[in-house]
Amino acid sequence: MMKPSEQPEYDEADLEVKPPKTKAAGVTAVAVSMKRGIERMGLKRTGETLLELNKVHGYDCMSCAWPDPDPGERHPAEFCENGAKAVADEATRDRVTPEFFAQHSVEELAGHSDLWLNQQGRITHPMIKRAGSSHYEPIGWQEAYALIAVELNSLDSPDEAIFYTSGRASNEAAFAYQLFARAFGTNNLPDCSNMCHESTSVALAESIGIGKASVVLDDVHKAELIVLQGHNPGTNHPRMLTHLEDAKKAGAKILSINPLREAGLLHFQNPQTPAGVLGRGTDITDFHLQIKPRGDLALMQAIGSLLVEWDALDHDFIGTYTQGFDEWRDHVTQVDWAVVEESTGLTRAEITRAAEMFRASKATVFCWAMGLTQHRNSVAIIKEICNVAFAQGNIGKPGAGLLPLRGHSNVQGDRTMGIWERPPQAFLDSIRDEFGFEPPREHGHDTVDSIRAMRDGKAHFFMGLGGNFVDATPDSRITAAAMQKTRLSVQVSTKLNRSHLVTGETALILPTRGRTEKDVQASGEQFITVEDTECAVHASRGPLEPASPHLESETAIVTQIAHATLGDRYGIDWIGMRDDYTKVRHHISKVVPGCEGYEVNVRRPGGFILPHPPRDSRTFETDTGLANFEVSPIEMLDVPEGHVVLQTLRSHDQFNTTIYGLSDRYRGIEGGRRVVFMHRDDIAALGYDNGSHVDIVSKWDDDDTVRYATDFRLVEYDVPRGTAAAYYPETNPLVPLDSTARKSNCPTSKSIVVRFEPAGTVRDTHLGGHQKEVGWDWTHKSEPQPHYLS
Ligand SMILES: Nc1nc2c(c(=O)[nH]1)N[C@H]1C(S)=C(S)[C@@H](COP(=O)(O)OP(=O)(O)OC[C@H]3O[C@@H](n4cnc5c(=O)[nH]c(N)nc54)[C@H](O)[C@@H]3O)O[C@H]1N2
Ligand SMILES: Nc1nc2c(c(=O)[nH]1)N[C@H]1C(S)=C(S)[C@@H](COP(=O)(O)OP(=O)(O)OC[C@H]3O[C@@H](n4cnc5c(=O)[nH]c(N)nc54)[C@H](O)[C@@H]3O)O[C@H]1N2
Ligand code: SF4
Ligand SMILES: [Mo]
Repeated sequence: MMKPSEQPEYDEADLEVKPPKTKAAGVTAVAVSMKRGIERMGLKRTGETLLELNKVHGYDCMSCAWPDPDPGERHPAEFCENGAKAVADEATRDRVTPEFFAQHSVEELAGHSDLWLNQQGRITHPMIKRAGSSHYEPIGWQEAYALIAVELNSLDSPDEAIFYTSGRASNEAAFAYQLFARAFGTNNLPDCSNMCHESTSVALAESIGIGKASVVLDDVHKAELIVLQGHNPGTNHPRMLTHLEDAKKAGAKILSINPLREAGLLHFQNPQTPAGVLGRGTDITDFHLQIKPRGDLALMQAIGSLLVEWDALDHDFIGTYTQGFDEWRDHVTQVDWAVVEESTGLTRAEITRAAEMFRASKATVFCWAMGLTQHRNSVAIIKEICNVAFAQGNIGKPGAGLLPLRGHSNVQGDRTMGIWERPPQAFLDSIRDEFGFEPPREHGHDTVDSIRAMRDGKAHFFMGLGGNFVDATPDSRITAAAMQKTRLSVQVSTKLNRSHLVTGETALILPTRGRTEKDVQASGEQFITVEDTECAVHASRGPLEPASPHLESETAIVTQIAHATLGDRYGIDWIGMRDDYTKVRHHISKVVPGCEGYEVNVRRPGGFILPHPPRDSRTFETDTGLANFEVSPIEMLDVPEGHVVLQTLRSHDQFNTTIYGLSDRYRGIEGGRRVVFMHRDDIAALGYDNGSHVDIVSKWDDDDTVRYATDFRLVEYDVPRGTAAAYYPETNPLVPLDSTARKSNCPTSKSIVVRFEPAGTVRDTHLGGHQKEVGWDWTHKSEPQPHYLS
């Protein structure tokens, strides 16, 4: 077997386009999981590692946040293909060592693709890139902590530091991290949520009083109608398909709403059942609405108007638990069908058929993810889903409710633990009461504001607890330049990524243990805790020896940075928390609402489910004390002639910016990633052919920056006219920093107005300017394609 580092870098010219699939999973999924496992981990390790995945005494899958069944109901192989890939990716035997960094300069590494960077393996030692140096070199842990402390303590204000979190951090690490930031004096705690479900959090807080799902797994099984809107479960929440299959067997109907006919929405061959392997599997969707991106607000209002017209309403629920119904009813009954049809690209007949499914259901579950959260009017779209749910009383009863599908495995837990730039005042009061200091009260920077602060010279220190900030955030060129203006950037990471190569003047890589690995501290073996989409909190224990003896756990890193920076300010026992995570959990039980008795509850098999007032008792802790109907105007995106609306999405072979491989099997793309899916008539209307190579340029008139991404291949695909889709993060240079959702400030990664130019044109026209500006270009291209151009 070839070592990854010897593998040739891929060439986009080898990209193959096959017909898209109409079924998800099947035995190919098992074969792919096993192959990836064995290639990266070897046979023995693959067996040991996968068998512990999502088990009661095992470890929690680090990929998505889909919940586990109750302890007694778990399958011997309680994971999916993409969970297995995530495990193989972390438990790989390949290593990035100090010798590796001595051999490769930062500039050279920056010339490699994200695929190649990730393939090099696990980082084994803390490393530093000193100011002006071309290479990373090893550094001792204590020296690294001291360096961070000196930098932080030399800032003019604590608000000049940014403490980012990606949603893989454990509850223990997250709690310690937010405590540290607040004891240091800032609420600058941006996280990946700011680019992800922030629109959901804002909309749900205003509509129902809590920003989380009101549904547990059992409700999915009891639902009569399940709406799958704006997400791709076959790839991003694959075990969901098993539960959708169960629901269908129990009689549920499924309505899917998506511009793409994603394979996982259509049909599922469960590789864990004989019928899935040998038989014909299960049709998932009963009816598919091929909506135009951003059309969901108009669609839900149109559905609402029909439900009102048919009096298919739950008047008791509306009367007892809600306010604002009359205004909403008056608004939706006047809906302009011509506008609805234009906004959605759907016919009145199609929408009526969908509305009939709502009328026929006494228990509806509404699921959604990034297809709804990353638009300018996302908060309004999600509130409209709430309106329709309220109209039929679909909240706080069995088989019904709101189910935003969280992304990262612990992104929800991190928020619960206080990773939030806008923490509730009551949470800060609890911190004050528990630790005896007054935490900062004003809001901190979210992700987009953090980039602005670095760009504008108002933040000089960046730390990322996981994640890949420069690759995941919008406006890559501007973000890269902003990061390069900081004095010190610190990345707590498992694998090599772009954020190690586009850094502050001085840069630290602090390598950490992952979910698959044992965590032994001075008091003995530790476990960590996490929260999934259905608010279930439970323990996770890794089975493997750490990838290197030099790794520290995330909790140990955070507490030691805190200790180095703050000493014994406020008498917080950082070292005690490092040595024994029960001490962190003790604080959690005192500070975090719903976590009383935390230590006992998380040790139960399957853990415990956090309180959720609307789910538990139809209690709505909103400004009115009721579930709030809210009226929103339908607004159209201005798409000039010659432009299309581009959405950026995930392939089947990546986890966010971590590219596992080049097989987007369900969509028929193999061997490359720089594709734009578009309707054949649009390709022709713009004067191109299927397979033409183009540069993409975004239209954004609020500033004079030209945003572009080069050399993509047009692929004829079944998407609505006037729209297109391409992979993230290659397309992030196109997303304008200031193009964000109202109220949530989430980048509008699912609706960017773009045009095309023949490949090569844009680079020649604009590259020179950008080079002068930031000294660096963003191409993501495979070799030979240097990222730094001299
Ligand atoms: N294997 C794997 N699993 C993952 C991830 C991963 O990268 N890989 N990422 C994790 C994370 S952090 C997240 S947030 C989730 C993301 O999970 P998803 O939200 O499923 O992720 P995307 O690939 O962004 O897919 C967006 C979907 O929404 C559709 N869509 C786009 N615009 C619209 C619209 O306006 N209306 C409607 N109705 N649909 C629209 C797209 O066609 C696409 O099917 O997955 C998590 N799980
Ligand atoms: N254009 C566009 N942009 C988007 C999106 C989109 O749909 N379109 N989606 C957005 C969404 S939903 C999200 S959530 C963000 C994701 O943004 P991030 O969370 O910042 O990015 P990831 O790619 O998930 O981070 C991957 C890195 O995390 C590190 N890592 C992996 N495991 C661990 C661990 O256990 N501990 C630590 N400390 N580090 C670890 C590895 O070094 C790896 O390189 O991107 C957003 N950006
Ligand atoms: S569904 Fe999500 S959490 Fe479950 S095994 Fe698959 S990737 Fe992991
Ligand atoms: Mo996400």
